[in-house]
Amino acid sequence: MKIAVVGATGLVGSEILKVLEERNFPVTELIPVASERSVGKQVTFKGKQYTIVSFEDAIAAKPAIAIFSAGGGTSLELAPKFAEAGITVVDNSSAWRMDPTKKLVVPEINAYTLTKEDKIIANPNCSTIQMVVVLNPLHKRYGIKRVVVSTYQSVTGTGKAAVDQLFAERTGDTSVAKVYPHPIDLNVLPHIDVFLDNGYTKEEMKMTNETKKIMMDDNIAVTATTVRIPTIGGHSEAVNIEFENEFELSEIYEILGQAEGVVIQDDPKNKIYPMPLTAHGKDETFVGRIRRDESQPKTLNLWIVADNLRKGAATNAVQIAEYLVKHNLVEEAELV
Ligand code: 2RA
Repeated sequence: MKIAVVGATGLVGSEILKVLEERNFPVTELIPVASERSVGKQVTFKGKQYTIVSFEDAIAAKPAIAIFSAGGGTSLELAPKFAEAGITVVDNSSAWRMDPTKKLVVPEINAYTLTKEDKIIANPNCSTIQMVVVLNPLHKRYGIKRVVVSTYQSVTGTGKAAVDQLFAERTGDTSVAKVYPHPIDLNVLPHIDVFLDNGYTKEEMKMTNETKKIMMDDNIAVTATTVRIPTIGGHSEAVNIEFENEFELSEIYEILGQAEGVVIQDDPKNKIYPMPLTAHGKDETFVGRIRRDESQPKTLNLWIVADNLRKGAATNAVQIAEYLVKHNLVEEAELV
């Protein structure tokens, strides 16, 4: 199958290429796409060199699927053009996520709702994805009333320039442009994406709104504080969950132990718990510090970690593409 990766030179784009290769996605032709200044450059995929092409050339090549990770503005402008040409777009930006005509998909939860008519499919925000893969099986069993989440997010979520800022601060290199309003090394910023009129950041409201949409339940109350920390391996989340119904801790272990894409790392005696360093480069979502909130009934505390460039972006997008192929939901004419 011909597959285009739009934004192939970015942090997420490069990770998409790695994930397609590692998961042995049936690619017959890779079409790497990027902005004008990268056209003509090369990317490596499965040991072969591919030349980056323009958006126009990518549409003309008619891939079956285009995985976009090129920012909201580019997606708003170009995803409809790809879709009109019969190409199914899996979009990693926030542009289409809350559009009621578009599906917001975490394959473990709601890929079954996809049809051949879905030509632009939204990939959720990284910090939302890793939270909902853990919340969803618990919601099904106990009913979630309210979630209080605080995040500890990797600079890789901002992009390459942020990683450069972190290492430049560490080495004292003052020539590198700053993407954050304050130093990030040896610091913590309670500020991800822009501030909104309600005092929350856009990242915080993504966690609230996207959770309801993906889990198909507007009654789940979510309040978030999203925080940037000087780490690169993944996002971490302290999550407090109040259920409608009482639970047994042993059942929680059983449910999460069977949850698709979730790995329990919870052995405090041996100092085993999820960390960005150990989640880095992995496709799964890791959960630990599983314990009852002793301050009120029917409430649980969890610590959730995932590589935000993997399950939070590239892996989730490739899993959506895999689902489309497996269920024959892309245009037959493009299959080779
Ligand atoms: C971040 N959520 O970590 C963003 C990336 N999508 O900033």
